[in-house]
Amino acid sequence: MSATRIFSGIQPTGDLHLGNYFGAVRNWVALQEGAADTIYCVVDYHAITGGIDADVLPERALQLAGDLVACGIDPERSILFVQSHVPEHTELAWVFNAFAAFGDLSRMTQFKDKSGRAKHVSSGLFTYPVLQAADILLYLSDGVPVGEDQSQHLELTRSIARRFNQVVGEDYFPDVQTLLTEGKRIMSLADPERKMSKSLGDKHYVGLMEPPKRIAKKIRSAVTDAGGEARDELSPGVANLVGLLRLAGEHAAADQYAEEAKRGDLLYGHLKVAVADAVVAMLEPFQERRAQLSNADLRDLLADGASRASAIAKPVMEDVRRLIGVGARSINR
Ligand code: AQP
Repeated sequence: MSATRIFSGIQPTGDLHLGNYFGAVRNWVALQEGAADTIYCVVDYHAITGGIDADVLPERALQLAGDLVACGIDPERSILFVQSHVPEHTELAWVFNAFAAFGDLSRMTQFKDKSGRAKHVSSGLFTYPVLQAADILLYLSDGVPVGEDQSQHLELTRSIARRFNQVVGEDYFPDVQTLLTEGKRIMSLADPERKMSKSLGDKHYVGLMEPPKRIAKKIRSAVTDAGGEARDELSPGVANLVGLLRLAGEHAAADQYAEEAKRGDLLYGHLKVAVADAVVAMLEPFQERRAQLSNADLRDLLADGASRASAIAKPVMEDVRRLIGVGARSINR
């Protein structure tokens, strides 16, 4: 069944990169063409689970919103807003803490991965997927376009919704579908066994707004294999580069390079130049559009987005309070 309302979010923790774009944002843009409502959110309350930086967070949120518009998110067709501007997100997350199973949260691989790397492991990092469930269900959304790394979190969203419905005895929240794409898991350039991720460091990702020369340099430095030997399967680094070439629209060249790599007679330098050229060409219109956007315009469109999001969120939160017996209306009944 196709979704009727799409929701997805992204953290303002740094540069928007090719993993975010091919895994999620490109699909966000495509879904605007369909019949479903589309709601996209810069999730700043998620970002603080990895550390607080009050001086840079508002700037990053604004910058990310601008990058999303530059990539094709249309703030008229979609609702684009910042999570903390609609306080019902955190209120519903607290409610969902009563419905999420501790055992389920303990199994989240993203928590295990990120907590292993963090100096201070906040409990917010642990309950992150509960806030994510609240983000989605606050809009009664039933379709969530994300990268594969989020599939486990969406399974938890489904469990929370089902448990809520069962406890309150009403089919209130929908079952959400995970909407994945061909680019559901883009790997790091410097360590192709791991997903492309900005927290791994600068050399691991390509930012969408990076200057072309820097993009070409990063791709030139991508880890491959020694080459020169026939193989049945491409090594992870080469498969990632071929995949990027295909996603950037060069299907025939990607097939050809894959064949040559399997035969063992591909010079990886040629593949890297082709990938860099295709990625730079794909990003050029985004970078041009980004340069036209002013912060004043972005602030206005985010304010409008927050008020449209609130109009959906407030009545849902009112229903939730009533269904679980909290809030002034419940006591005054
Ligand atoms: N490598 C990836 N391949 C495919 N999809 C990806 N996404 C992230 N990395 C990849 C998808 O992008 C959307 C936004 O995710 P996010 O806000 O959680 O971003 P992120 O995971 O924080 O991105 P990073 O770079 O991996 O951040 P850090 O390093 O801070 O963890 C999601 O739909 C996600 O699946």
